[in-house]
Amino acid sequence: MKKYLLIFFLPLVACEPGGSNTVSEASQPAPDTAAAAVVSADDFIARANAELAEDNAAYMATAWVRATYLNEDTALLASQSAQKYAAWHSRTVDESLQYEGTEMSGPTARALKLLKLGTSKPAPADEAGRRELAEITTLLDGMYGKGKYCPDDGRECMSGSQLEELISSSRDYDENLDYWLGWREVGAPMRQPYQRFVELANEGAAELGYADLGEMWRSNYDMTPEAFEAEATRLWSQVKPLYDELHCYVRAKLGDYYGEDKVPQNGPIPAHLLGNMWAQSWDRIYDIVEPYPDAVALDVSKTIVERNMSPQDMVRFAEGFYVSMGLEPLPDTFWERSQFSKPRDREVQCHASAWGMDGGNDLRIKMCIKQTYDELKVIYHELGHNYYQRAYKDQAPLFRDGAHDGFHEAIGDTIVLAMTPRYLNDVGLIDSVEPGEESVINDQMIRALRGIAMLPWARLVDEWRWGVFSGEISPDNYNRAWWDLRQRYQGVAPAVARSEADFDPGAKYHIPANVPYSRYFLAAILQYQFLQALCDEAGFDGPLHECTFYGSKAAGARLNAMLMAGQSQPWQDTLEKLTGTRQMDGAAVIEYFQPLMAWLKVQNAGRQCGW
Ligand code: X8Z
Ligand code: ZN
Repeated sequence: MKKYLLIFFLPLVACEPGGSNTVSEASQPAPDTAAAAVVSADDFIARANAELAEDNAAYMATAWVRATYLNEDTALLASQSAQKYAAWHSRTVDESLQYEGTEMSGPTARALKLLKLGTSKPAPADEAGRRELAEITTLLDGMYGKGKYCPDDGRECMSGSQLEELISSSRDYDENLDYWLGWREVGAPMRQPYQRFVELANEGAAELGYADLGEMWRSNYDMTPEAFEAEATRLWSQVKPLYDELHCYVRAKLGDYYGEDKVPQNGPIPAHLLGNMWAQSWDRIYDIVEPYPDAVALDVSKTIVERNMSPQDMVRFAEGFYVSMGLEPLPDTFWERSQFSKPRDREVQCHASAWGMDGGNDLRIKMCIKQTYDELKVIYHELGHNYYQRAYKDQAPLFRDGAHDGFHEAIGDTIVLAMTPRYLNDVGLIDSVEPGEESVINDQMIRALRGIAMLPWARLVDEWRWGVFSGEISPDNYNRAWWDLRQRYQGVAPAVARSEADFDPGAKYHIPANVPYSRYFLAAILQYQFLQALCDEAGFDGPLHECTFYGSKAAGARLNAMLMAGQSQPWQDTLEKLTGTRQMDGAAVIEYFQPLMAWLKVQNAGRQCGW
């Protein structure tokens, strides 16, 4: 069961009704001859799939109610549900060990492997440990969702979602620092429970045969964990030169805006000035760094506000893109059951997610949508998950997932890349398209602020966790190691001293919610390879950054074929079918941003870049 962005606290995807016949047949004791074991392994997997299918609806319903009503009662239910899944997972993986080394079909061997990897938080097999882990993870997730900054100067308390918007729109140095520090007060009390979480989940990972939880996460990519680590390093080195130029230019502009005393030109950028609570995407400070203010601005936020679009209006635009490619409209239940806005009367988990409740027909998003262009892009992102979930619904439950998790994250973002000025104009979100180099550079800048700024951040979040899980980063070093990585990769630093009394990683959703983050790094690369392939399929002939496949049924069919395969085969096979290559490759990123890279180099000439 997965929720994308998901939290996937229950790992196996969802379900179709029925399957009880299979359960009773497969419950017969396994014959112990090797020849019979071939049959038994298949039966065993059929049973595991049937059990997942059977239980998934209740797991998902509990998780949904928990995320949309954060209170003591749903905490209890969510923790019980997590324990039930964890007990099933431990028992089933344990039983599966009898098939190791026996002959079986390829799909069954793959399903066995995926079964073992079917959780991001493996529980210890003993009941007390399982219970403690479930309670801690429920607690941490709730602390984040309910988190508030309550200043002691009489101002009202502010939620995470409010603070995110405030820090994005304010251009006042001190005010932003206040929001930034305020939100981090929510992270500090997570330190102890997080430390205990690490111990328990590591125990669970060890029982499954992994050195630690980080190694288990890195084993989920159809290659060895060592090879995966090397891949991540290779991909980062391909795109780093572009990030370095962007950093240099943005730092200079921030220096002009806030003063070089506030933004020194030879060091890291203060982390609270980039228009985002985590400095992970910088598109909200486009106004400060806009290359050509006189060229037509793609101010989609203005249109959204002027027309006072409802969240549903915004979601309709996103759905329209997918439908233009020949994919089915979203079901009525999507519109009836999704959470589009932050409810006024209760606490919810606002961090955006997309849900395939029952294996693919009951699709939902859970967001607290605001009237901005970046929220519109998040909606397109979330629908990518929903279209994936629906496309793979006919796969067996153990294969209902992305080819790897980066694929799942990349689908909606590929569509965002195809939201070219021409597309925005066609659908009436902007009034005109201005041809010419200046508009191209403006457009590339806003995209780089989102997609290129993301790369070092998305690389370091899990590098920190890998270190924490392996013990290389000890609890008395949690915060320092976090800031060392942030400075090294992103070139950002806190404007005021931080200490081990703080726990700044906890102020980022995916840490308390325990969602692995390498997926976003991979997605930030893969989406340009997907764009290339779909543009070819759409018959586009021109520079990659000008391509849209809006309205291309051929591109839609090609995309959907990939989505339908789910996780049924190694991702390399899936990638090859779509793109002709078996490797993730940053070359498409570099090709896409070639105009901006050339422009940045000219702008940065004579500047001392680096930190
Ligand atoms: O968590 C998300 C999505 C849901 S999968 C809203 N993202 C990451 C984040 O917000 O940190 C998308 C970009 C990276
Ligand atoms: Zn996502």
